[in-house]
This record gives sequence, structure tokens and C-alpha cells, in this order.
Amino acid sequence: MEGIIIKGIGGFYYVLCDEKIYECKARGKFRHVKLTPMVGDEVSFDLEEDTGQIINIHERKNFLIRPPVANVTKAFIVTSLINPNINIDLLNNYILICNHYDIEPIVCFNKMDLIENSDEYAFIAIMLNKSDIGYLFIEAKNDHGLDPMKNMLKDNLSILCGVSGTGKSTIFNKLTGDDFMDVGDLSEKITRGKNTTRHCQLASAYDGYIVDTPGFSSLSFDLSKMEIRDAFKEFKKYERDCKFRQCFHYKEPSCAVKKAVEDGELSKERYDFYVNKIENSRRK
Ligand SMILES: Nc1nc2c(ncn2[C@@H]2O[C@H](COP(=O)(O)OP(=O)(O)OP(=O)(O)O)[C@@H](O)[C@H]2O)c(=O)[nH]1
Ligand SMILES: [Mg+2]
Ligand SMILES: [Zn+2]
Repeated sequence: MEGIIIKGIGGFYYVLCDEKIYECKARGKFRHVKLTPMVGDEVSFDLEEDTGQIINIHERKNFLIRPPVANVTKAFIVTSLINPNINIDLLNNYILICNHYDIEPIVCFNKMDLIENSDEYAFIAIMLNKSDIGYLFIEAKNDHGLDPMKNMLKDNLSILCGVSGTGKSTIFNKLTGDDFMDVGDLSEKITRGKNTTRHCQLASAYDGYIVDTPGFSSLSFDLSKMEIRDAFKEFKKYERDCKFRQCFHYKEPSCAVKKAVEDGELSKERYDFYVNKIENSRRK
């Protein structure tokens, strides 16, 4: 039988197949090759009485380590503009990771009820427009703006990611109709000093799957200069006009990407972030 792992707890994996959930164990052979089944894995399993045996893990499209999820196709990067304040560097880091893993990023500006003036986000919207990155404005708490998100779930495995306290679990609960993830009070969370969301579990919603994840206030990852460059997808359509075929759009002369930034076609903010990443990349 074929299914998808929606949850893993204490060596048991819960596999969804034809709207039923089967409790499965992993075959010993996976341990020998240091392969651990993950949430999001598409698997073949045999059923023996009540418990199943996972016999094959299909090749992963990608996988994230924190949170551990495989085959992610879309990421809703949930951010508020205030409470907590937006951190554009962190937002760009999330976008970078998504593009690196070939996950489509969609920026969700939540808590729009707290915003009175479009000046507060206009410059970020311009940055995203120039970079071909999709975004939505929502008020999860008041059920506003969630319909476009629902339509985007179909046939995707989506994750909700972003800084702690931005409303990921609130959105998750609205989309899934479940409330097995805790929604925490921001002030309470600060005093306890930890994230509310600890589990990692796939839920079905609107013909797709969605995962809530705990918020991180920083992201540590180490990409090579080439990986960084290739994760700036908005550069692609200019690259062929660069003088050098392997141009890094950095100190090279006759660079079409730098020209597009000067002309205001590409975002200066994103480009500055890019240069900073390239200069600080410790890998070749
Ligand atoms: N004003 C306002 N508050 C919201 C909105 N959506 C969520 N919140 C509040 O924001 C706080 C944090 O929400 P959560 O959903 O727990 O945030 P989270 O992103 O899951 O946080 P972590 O799990 O710690 O990463 C809660 O008090 C929510 O009620 C919104 O649209 N407007
Ligand atoms: Mg949460
Ligand atoms: Zn160039």
C-alpha cells in the first residue's frame, strides 16, 4: 500500500492512505543506511494485522531538518509588520532558503488589523513585486483574507514558517479546523521564553497538506556562493546579458543584474542583502 507519513512519534509513523491512518514501524534496513522516515515522506507499507511495516521510502524532492519535513512544495512565510516587528533580513533569509530547496515562498502579512497606513508596508511590497515573490495580506484572528491561501493549498505540501508570535498556529487552526496546536498568548510566551508550537504534523486541508512549525528568531545555514546566487531567482532573466557567463553580479564589469538594480527594475534592498550574503559566505 502507498501513503504519506503525517506524524512520527517514538518510533511509530502514522501513514495516511485512502483517508485512513495506519500505525507503522520502519523496517530495520533503513537504520543500516541511516535513513529515518520523516513527516511528508511518501512510503510503501505492508499491513500485518494492526500495525504496518514501512518497506520503502520514495525518493524525496527535498527535506528540511528543522522542522523535519520532506517533500515541501510551498512555504507561507508568516510575518507581522508590528507585534512582533518585521525583520526584513530574516524575511529575506526565509525566502533564500525556500528558493534553495525549490519551495515556492509566499509571504503572508498577518495582523493587518494593527496597520493603519499603507506606508508601513508599501516599500516591502515593492521589494517583493520586483522580485516576483507572491504575498498576501491577512487577519487570521478575524478570518480575513484566508480564501486565497485556501486555494493555494491544493496539490501542495505547504509549511507555515516565520518568526514566533506572528500567527502561524492561528492560521493553521483556521485552515484545518482543528485546534490540536496551541495558540499562545504573546505575553505569556515571552515570560515562558519558549515557543508554543512543538509538534510537527501534516494536516489535510483544501486538497493539500499543511504543516505548522515553531517560529525561529534566527536561521543558521551555510550555502556556497553559487548556491546563494542561484537562489535569487529574480536575477535569472537578466543573467544571460552579463558579460561573464558565471557572473556573480558582484565585482564583475558589464553586469546586467547590477544594471537592473541601478535602473530600479530589481530591488536594491534584495541586492544589498545578496551582496552581504555573498561576502559572508564561508563556503566556496
Ligand atoms: N491582532 C492580531 N493578532 C493575531 C492575529 N492572528 C494571530 N494573532 C495573535 O498573535 C498571537 C500569536 O499567535 P500564534 O498563532 O500562537 O503565533 P505563532 O506564529 O504560531 O507562534 P509560535 O508558535 O511561537 O511560532 C496570539 O495571541 C494570536 O491571537 C491577527 O490577525 N491580528
Ligand atoms: Mg505556533
Ligand atoms: Zn552579472
